[in-house]
Amino acid sequence: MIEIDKYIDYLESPELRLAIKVQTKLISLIRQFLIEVGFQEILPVIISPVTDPLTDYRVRGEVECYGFKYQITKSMIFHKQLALRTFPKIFCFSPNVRIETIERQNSGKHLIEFVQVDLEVREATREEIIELGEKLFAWVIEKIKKQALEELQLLKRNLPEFKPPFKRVSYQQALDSFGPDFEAKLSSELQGPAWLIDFPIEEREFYDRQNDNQSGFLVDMDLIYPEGFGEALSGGEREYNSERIKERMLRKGIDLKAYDLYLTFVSQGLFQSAGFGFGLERLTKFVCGLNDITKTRLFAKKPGIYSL
Ligand code: ASN
Repeated sequence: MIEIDKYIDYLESPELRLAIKVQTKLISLIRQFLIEVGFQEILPVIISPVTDPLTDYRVRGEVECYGFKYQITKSMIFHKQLALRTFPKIFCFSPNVRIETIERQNSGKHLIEFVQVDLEVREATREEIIELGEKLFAWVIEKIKKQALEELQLLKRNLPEFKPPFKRVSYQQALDSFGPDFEAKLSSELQGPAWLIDFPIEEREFYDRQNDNQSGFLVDMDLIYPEGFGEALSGGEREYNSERIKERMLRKGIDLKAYDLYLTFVSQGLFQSAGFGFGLERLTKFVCGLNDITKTRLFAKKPGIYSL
């Protein structure tokens, strides 16, 4: 049950207030940067007949209206691909709902409802998207240090440098150096951000494109925050070939019927593209140096905890 007194304390907590003040500035900076480099902002899709499968395509929120079943957006990946028919560079502040496993309740970084800044670029390569990500993060971090000077001082946060080009580590190198739980360990060792690249095909969704020169590996990436803050961003080049998409879905154990509508659109042709998405709450957590993601937004919902 929701404990009203505790909840009111949470809504009035000074740390939460500071984090949201910083977040307001972050939102404005991200928007400013992306619009200046030619992106169009599209409005979020909250319900749709189809959404990102992620780890299990059957686990998702659903709503029924007018007798139609809609899925609640886990990510706007498919809508981003289709939106490239309208504009070559698009972004969205996209609310996502993911029914995370209960083990993630106290990870300090998982919420079942969060906002992802999701972008996609027609005909782009991973290299171009990495460069865009470096410019965006470097600029936003530099600006926020000045624009939120007072809030960051009160939070006692001293942000590290974000100077491009960021370090790069392959999935294999990370695995060899730190073992299976490498994300947290790699992140704790980093002094600055790093790209984690070249995930094996079975580690990601079907829509990240396989490397033509390195079979079994993807042309994709995550960005890892330093100081133990973990994953910032995830993205890559996209698969656009209809037959290869179906093969990849089958390999993931996905029933093609569940993606009928998406596959019909795919058969009409998809643009080659690349893009990424990063969680706004995680960025806020990192920028403010907070230990828990619930301090980065009002009405935060941890996996398995009933909340407003
Ligand atoms: N937004 C991510 C991407 O663009 C996908 C995701 O959130 N699962 O690759």
